[in-house]
Amino acid sequence: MENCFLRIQWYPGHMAKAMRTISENAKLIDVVIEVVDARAPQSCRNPSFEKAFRGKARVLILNKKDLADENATKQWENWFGARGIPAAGLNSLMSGAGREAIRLIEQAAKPAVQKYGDKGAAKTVRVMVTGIPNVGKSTFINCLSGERNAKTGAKPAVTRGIQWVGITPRLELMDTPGILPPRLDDRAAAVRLAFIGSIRDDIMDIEELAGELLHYLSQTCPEKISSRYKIDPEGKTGEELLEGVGRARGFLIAGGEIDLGRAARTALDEFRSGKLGRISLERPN
Ligand SMILES: Nc1nc2c(ncn2[C@@H]2O[C@H](COP(=O)(O)OP(=O)(O)O)[C@@H](O)[C@H]2O)c(=O)[nH]1
Ligand SMILES: [Mg+2]
Repeated sequence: MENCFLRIQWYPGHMAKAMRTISENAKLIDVVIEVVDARAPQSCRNPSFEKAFRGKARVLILNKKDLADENATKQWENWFGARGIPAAGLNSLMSGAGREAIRLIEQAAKPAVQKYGDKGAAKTVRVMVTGIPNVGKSTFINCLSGERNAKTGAKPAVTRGIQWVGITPRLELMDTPGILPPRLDDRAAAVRLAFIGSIRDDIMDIEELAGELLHYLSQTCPEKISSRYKIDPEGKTGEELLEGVGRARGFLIAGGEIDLGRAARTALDEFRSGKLGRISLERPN
């Protein structure tokens, strides 16, 4: 289990390129919207990029709140809020999410707009969406641009190869998200990112990963495992739990052996899509 993640790494060149792209784009924008997965907000953040965003207004979207524990998400909103980053839980797939997001952005941009207003100028607020893979950046951008005001004309403006989409008469959105590389220096964080699907499965041993997920769940919310897979998780190892899932689903291969690969994909899919219930992997400490 220990070397399950040793094969995961970002090439330094990739990291440097991501940093360059983010820094260049950061110059063009007023508000950085960071999308994280509400189930693991801390692990989704990449502190390496903080300096690129210094001085910008910030909004933190705790996305996929429908999959996270409601209380934990509330705690995260308060925790980030107390540290100067306005944060809000959101389900980007729900109608009305775009309007809620616009309200948050306008609030964050208020000081900048005010500064221009004092000089008699009207400020167009430009925003960029960032985040690590699979947290819902594209879905969020869609929900935001779905709310765009028809009167502004939806024509995207092309500046230096960047497309801006008018959301309201004074709010423009960069139409491509800034993809941040996930942090892999902290093993516990990397494991959570793998659980939520932010690290590509094909570079990991998914049977080990699913075993570790099932074991983690058996420690933190055993009832969710027992009710879905009809197994008693008490005292079982990850591998035994994985076998239990395969047996419960009748995933057998020739010779009556359990198809552990299929059991692993099932357990991971079901956790990621919320079929095991609303489960947060992190709470503020
Ligand atoms: N349940 C739920 N699923 C979401 C939400 N936002 C995005 N998703 C799903 O998460 C997956 C990744 O979303 P995507 O926008 O492609 O992520 P990106 O890689 O950050 O651009 C997709 O299957 C989306 O449908 C949300 O708020 N709730
Ligand atoms: Mg995307």
